Amino acid sequence: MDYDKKMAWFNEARFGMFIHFGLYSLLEHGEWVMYEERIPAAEYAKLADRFAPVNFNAVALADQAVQAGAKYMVFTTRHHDGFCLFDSKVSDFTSTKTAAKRDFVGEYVEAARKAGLKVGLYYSLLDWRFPGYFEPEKYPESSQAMVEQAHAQVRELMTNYGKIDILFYDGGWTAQADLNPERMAAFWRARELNDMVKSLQPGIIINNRSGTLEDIDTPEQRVAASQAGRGWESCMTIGDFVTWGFVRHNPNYKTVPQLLQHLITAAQGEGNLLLNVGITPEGRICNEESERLNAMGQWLRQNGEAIRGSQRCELIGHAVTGQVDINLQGPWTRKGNIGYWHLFRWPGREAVQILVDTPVRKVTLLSTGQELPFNYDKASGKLRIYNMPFTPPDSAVNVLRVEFESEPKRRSERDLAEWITA
Ligand code: JFZ
Repeated sequence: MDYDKKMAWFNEARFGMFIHFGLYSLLEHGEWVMYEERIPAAEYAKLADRFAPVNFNAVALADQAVQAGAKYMVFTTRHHDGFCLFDSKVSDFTSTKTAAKRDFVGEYVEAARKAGLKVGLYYSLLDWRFPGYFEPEKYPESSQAMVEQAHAQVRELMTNYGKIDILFYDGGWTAQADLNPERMAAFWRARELNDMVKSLQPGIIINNRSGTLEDIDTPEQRVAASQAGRGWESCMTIGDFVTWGFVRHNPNYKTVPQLLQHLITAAQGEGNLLLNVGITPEGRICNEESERLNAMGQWLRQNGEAIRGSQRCELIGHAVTGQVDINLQGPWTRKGNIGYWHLFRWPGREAVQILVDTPVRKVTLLSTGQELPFNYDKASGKLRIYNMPFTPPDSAVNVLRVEFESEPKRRSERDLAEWITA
């Protein structure tokens, strides 16, 4: 399938909700607890006997994603601990064959589709229960059995749940956290694996974590744009410096302005934000995360035009490689001849954008439609917007919608010092 066609919905969406849920949720020490506390596989497996989150409600999760303004979700079908939230013929360590007796992946997929959301599945290639993951030379059979498990379970996920829109591989690094893509791809037989995936799910978007490039890059806990033309998605937790799986006491949740700034900075670079929720042992989203997601949804309902399908805009240095630019108020996104200036810090009555090389037709406050007077000085390239409300209409981020006569271009400075005596 044509890449741009395949990526169209993803680039329009700009925002997804990541869901980490599994046996580790019961211990509230994060999704790496089995390894970080060296819990032997047999002891860890006993958690499955008491994993029956009666309040897990996939419809409620999908509704939360919709309220947040997310257009897709990605759900952990199996994390590094090896416990499957789906039925598998190649493993008994699943939620269908233990206390829960539920196919959480099936419930998730159905709820996501009913809510009009695109469906993403997270799958960890590695499985800590296999000694061959840690010591492949010492336990070669175990190492290969783990690869075979991955191929078989990815096939099950691509076969048994209808149309899947995103496959989020994880845990592709090989022993001793070797992140070399060629070695990863060789170890997991990634080309063979992804050929199978694409044969079963022709339009699916696959990330780069099995070792082959596939469709999107996946910067983690940071927003870092890929080169123009390549899709990318920054995955991030709402709490700072914590795990992706639920922890109860986190003193440091990102604020709504910070979360919006990450979303907007991703959109500025033509990328997406995949924002995570760690599901509680009871099967719910904690209030701290839900409140922030709802506030983001409120902002997106008023300003989503600036984010959905956003394109890079030259009016900020980052979009033009090699130029350093400090835009004191905030980044621009673009759609055709319309620029969207995201004021991260409200400048008061007047805002000034320098190095504008394209005449301006009209300026409005996106959230209210209020038209604002402006002066564009072609000679200096300065756009001055004035008579703005003294206090910021939105307490987090405000967007100025600037209509240009053509695609907004940045003026290059022939002599970097010429402004001093202009
Ligand atoms: C991985 C998982 O280990 C983590 O539990 C979570 O699911 C996250 C979304 O993905 O985290 C990573 C992935 C890659 C690296 C480090 C942590 N890496 O490349 O260094």
